Amino acid sequence: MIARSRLCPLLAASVGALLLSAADAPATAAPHIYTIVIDKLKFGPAPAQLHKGDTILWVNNDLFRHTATAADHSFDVDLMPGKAGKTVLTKSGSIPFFCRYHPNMRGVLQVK
Ligand SMILES: [Cu+2]
Repeated sequence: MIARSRLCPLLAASVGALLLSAADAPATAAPHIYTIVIDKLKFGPAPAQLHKGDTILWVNNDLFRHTATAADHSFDVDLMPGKAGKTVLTKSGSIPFFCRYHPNMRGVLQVK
């Protein structure tokens, strides 16, 4: 029993290693989660290589309330200061987004 319980952390570590290597695999791999940080009234850079099914985690590190709002209204995430929210990308194409409170805050997601 003792030997078996010591094996578990090893098993967990190798599963973790498998998951990590899967995250490096291209297009056909499982959906990814990407983070876009908002700070000082700016969106951080949009990740390259986005695909349908991927998730954007919007993290508001700013002192102000922001939104991440798609120009085509396919998503609209309200972000209080210090909070985060998620968008699952459900369609491909070029998706401009902005903040409803600060229309100068803009970016574009390129989804394949
Ligand atoms: Cu804003």
